[in-house]
Amino acid sequence: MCTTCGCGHPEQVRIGELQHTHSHSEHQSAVKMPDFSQSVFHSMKPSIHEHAGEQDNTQKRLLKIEQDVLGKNNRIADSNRNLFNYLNLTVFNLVSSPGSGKTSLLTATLNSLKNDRNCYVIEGDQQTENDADRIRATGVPAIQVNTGKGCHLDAQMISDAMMKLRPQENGLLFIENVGNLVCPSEFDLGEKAKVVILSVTEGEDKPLKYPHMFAASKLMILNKVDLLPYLKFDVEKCIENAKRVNPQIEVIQLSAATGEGLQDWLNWLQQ
Ligand SMILES: Nc1nc2c(ncn2[C@@H]2O[C@H](COP(=O)(O)OP(=O)(O)OP(=O)(O)O)[C@@H](O)[C@H]2O)c(=O)[nH]1
Ligand SMILES: [Mg+2]
Repeated sequence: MCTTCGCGHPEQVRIGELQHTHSHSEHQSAVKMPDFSQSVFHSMKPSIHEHAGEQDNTQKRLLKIEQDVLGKNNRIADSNRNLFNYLNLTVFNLVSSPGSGKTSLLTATLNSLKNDRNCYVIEGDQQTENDADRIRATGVPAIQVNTGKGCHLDAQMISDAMMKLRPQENGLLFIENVGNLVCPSEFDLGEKAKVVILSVTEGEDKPLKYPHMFAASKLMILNKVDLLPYLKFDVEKCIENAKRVNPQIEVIQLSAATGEGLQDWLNWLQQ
């Protein structure tokens, strides 16, 4: 369970195969409405004092669970890191809100790099193999992790996906996290760096509204710059906002659609 937002149940996580085969159940609706009929709130009418005491205990319990969850994740992330080092695998964790262009950036990147380096991708989404299919179309191996109700990838999911991916030494591994600017910032996967992708359609205030993600990232890619002529988006202000929460953050302006700025990103990866 993610204690940041309370989402996710490990039993719903599905790690796919290297090749996608459509199962019958995948085509059926997997989303079920929760049953609120048993909700404890129906029967609870505490006094204000009782309520305050309960809230205190609940806060303490939540803090304890969060420490346990993140502690366990960090231990598995360390073991992932050891494996990545052993394989001399360079790993980047791509994070962003839904639709900012992670998969588009990855396909453009892989088409440029795949002939020179062994590249691999682990894709994270709540449902569907769509993104892994888009990656495989470039000829690069990809494993899809479906997190069900979960809003982020965790280190155990990456460890499980690695068992199926079995990458060769000296390669590059890209992890595309679930589209979400909140929870993925807290979960170390063992990566070398987090790269946050922000598209110009999202507004220049996002680094201030979601500071943890921008603080945890080494690089911010400002994507979809081809759309700037049609939008009211202040690039300088956005970069200033990102540097307010993380003075060290590097910035690359890019369009995954036109290829503008792609070379800057490839140079950054090379470094
Ligand atoms: N104009 C423009 N559109 C882009 C660019 N990059 C991505 N898109 C479009 O943005 C939409 C979302 O792109 P994706 O690459 O699927 O975004 P994503 O971050 O992988 O999305 P999720 O995995 O669902 O979170 C698609 O319609 C892309 O064609 C860009 O640089 N310019
Ligand atoms: Mg995607």
